Amino acid sequence: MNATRVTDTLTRLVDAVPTEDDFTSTARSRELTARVGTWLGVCFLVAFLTGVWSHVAQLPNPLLPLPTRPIWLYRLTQGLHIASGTAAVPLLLVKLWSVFPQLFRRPPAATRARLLDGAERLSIAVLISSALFQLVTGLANAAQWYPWSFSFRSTHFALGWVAMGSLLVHVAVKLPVLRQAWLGPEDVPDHGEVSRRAIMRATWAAAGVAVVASATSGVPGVRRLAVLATRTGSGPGGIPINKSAAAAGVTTTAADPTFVLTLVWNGTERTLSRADLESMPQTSATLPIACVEGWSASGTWSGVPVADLLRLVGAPAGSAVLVESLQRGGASSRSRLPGNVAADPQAMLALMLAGETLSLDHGFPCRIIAPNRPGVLQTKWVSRLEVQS
Ligand SMILES: Nc1nc2c(c(=O)[nH]1)N[C@H]1C(S)=C(S)[C@@H](COP(=O)(O)O)O[C@H]1N2
Ligand SMILES: [Mo]
Repeated sequence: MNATRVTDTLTRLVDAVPTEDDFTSTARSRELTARVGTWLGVCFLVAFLTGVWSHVAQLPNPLLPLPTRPIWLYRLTQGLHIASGTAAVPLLLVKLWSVFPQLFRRPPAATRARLLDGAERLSIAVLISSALFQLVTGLANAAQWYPWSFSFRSTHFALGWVAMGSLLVHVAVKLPVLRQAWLGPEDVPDHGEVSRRAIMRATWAAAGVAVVASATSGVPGVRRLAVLATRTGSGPGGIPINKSAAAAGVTTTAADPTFVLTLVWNGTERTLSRADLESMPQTSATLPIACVEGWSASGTWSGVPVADLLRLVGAPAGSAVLVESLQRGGASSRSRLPGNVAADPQAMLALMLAGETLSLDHGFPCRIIAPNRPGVLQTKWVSRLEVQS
């Protein structure tokens, strides 16, 4: 190929790239973009706030431990996190479709305008990629599918800030368009080939179906509608099983009749068998497991209050407690009860669920159940409680 033919081919290729004006659908409009964008922004804000809350709740040693009441608060915020994230998927797709032609806008000729245009495109690229990253990793997390090696929680948390920061920049730049779309007279009359209202209605319907099909997995009574949710209400006592005893590698140790729980305080140790635990005064409470992976379920648990175990070894009330599982390794094999949780009368080492002996998969011989905390901290197959001084 000689030089002229190369230039010819290149020119033809560039000419083949559509320009913004080649997209002639009257279904797109600035109003539609701005309105869908506003709702998408609301979903992102809700997901961000509930996400930060959940992140703080899961820190091993939070500066501000979550209150233990109301017992359902974390369940509610986590439900909102999943619902807003799920609703954002169809909203984001419609939004991207509505602005897609602008991707082919030719950059302006003047240098200054070109730089500004470049800066805006860059900020939007950051916003779109972080938003897509959040929705894709969030959906994968809810499906308990981890096709990556990074830590989900810290990465999802960090990118949440990136998405929120670039969203703020975007909203600031688009404020005049937003104001016009919501408050001003219509700048494009609503009679495209598909009306704006019809697109909005279809978007809402899609968001509604997405939420019902996934996020209702935490709503008692309508759980069966959550056809897309990976965890349903099945499992002993109506509580799903997150990780089975077999998967955690504890089938033998947890079923061992010589099992003892070790209590440690101030250098002294005390061991208790399951029979010892059963002979202590029992408490009962109806408390949810609210999994960060997007499901929740309530059960009636009974067992020994953690506060009584502290008293048994003479530890001061309100001390924090380190919880260790029979499970070896794995991020969920240990947790920490902050002082306010350990002192709560409903925080217990559960021995029973729904009036029956805890099943091996639900954490037999004993597990932590405490009010208003992420499910991942409700450690199963507990073998050791170490009171912290
Ligand atoms: N030892 C141990 N405890 C654990 C887990 C685990 O993997 N190992 N999973 C946690 C998570 S993520 C949740 S949501 C709850 C689920 O409890 P369930 O399986 O009884 O429903 O247990 C928690 N306790
Ligand atoms: Mo979980």
